[in-house]
Amino acid sequence: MTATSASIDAAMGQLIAAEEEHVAHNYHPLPVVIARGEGAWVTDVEGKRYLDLLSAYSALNFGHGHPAILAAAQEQLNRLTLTSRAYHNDRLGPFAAALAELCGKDLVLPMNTGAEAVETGIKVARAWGYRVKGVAPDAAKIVVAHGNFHGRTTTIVGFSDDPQARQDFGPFTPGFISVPYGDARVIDAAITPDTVAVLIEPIQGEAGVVVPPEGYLRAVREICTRRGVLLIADEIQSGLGRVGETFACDREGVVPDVYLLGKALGGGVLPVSAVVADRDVLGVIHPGEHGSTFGGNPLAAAVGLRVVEMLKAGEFQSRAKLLGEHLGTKLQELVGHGVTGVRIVGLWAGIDIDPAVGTGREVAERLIGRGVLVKDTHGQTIRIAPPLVVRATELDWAVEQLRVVLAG
Ligand code: IF1
Repeated sequence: MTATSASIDAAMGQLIAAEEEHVAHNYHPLPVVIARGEGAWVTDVEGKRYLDLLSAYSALNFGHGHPAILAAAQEQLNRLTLTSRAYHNDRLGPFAAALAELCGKDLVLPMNTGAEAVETGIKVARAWGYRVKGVAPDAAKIVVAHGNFHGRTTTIVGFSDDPQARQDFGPFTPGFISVPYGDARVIDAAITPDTVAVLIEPIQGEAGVVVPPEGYLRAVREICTRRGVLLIADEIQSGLGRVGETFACDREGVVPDVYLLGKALGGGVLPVSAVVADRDVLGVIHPGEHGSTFGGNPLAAAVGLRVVEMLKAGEFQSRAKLLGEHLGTKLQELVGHGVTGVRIVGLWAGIDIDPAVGTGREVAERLIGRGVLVKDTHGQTIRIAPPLVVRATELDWAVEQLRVVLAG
């Protein structure tokens, strides 16, 4: 090791030590210290480059530092970043109009994180239940799915079935019924006169990219319409081009009553989330009943508007679909060679690692040495979600690195 590389190693060690010393240990990060990002690639403090196949859990659909997004952010940074919604600002209206149009809805309630959008969706559904459907006060129920991941607030983890997400965080919010994912009949059976909504991920992300049977979303849509309950689609991870469509619901031609959006809506620059629905739903919320200091801020709106403009033409969606088909073919070749299963929709894949090779975490750690960043989830699965700007040749190279790691 040269003196330079020794000093760089020392710097990297100090940076990790500083996180260890001063940051709460609510994550177990992979041993890499990222300093720069461009497109589908990141560079660590030692100058090593990695293909980013996580995209910050699909918040970087447009890659690191997309010029059009940075331009919108930089222009707005120099003008106005925050007013609160105590006043109007000149960016929120155009952003909301464009996002509502993209969703085919009337209204947008802007928030910041995905969990805030989910919490807002829950409040809106409950208020709709009491004020429109006529459910008795405080009796509203919401049907959710086993294996769900909707965020980390105490209400949300209260209806999670992941012990690690719930342990020692109670007591939890009542009013949620959890049923198996993928079978619409159990949703029909779970709905009562007090049910105000069904909240589901069109494709379950944290569960390992779990794609429901074809027709599930259409069946749930029909049930919600027939039973008079709102269908709330959490598209925070699955939406905005990831699965080769604008929304994962588009794959079945389903339009939910409420879209929950986040992650990539902020262009990989800042947190931007939103609840999008028609006036007969979102119109139940009156001034002073809900809010957020940063929700709908001019910087978020300027970036969000640019993201919506970039999605309107559909090239990111078609890119994800075409590249996903290419990637899926390559990944299927690994089944039986260290991989036991592959699930892929658009540029979003869950790959189940053969325990004989190791755990998902171990494979992720080995891939670091080969310049590829992935994230494991639930033991044996690694998740692949590259920026939608990734090239086919880069995906081929990444699969080759995985093949070598699997071969030991
Ligand atoms: C973590 C998981 C992914 C989401 C869906 C709402 C939210 C998320 C479908 C909340 C957030 C993130 C959170 C992050 C890791 C990541 C994650 F592993 F936790 F489950 F992507 F699968 N709905 N998912 O996926 O959005 O409040 O985070 O903005 O908590 O470790 P957020």
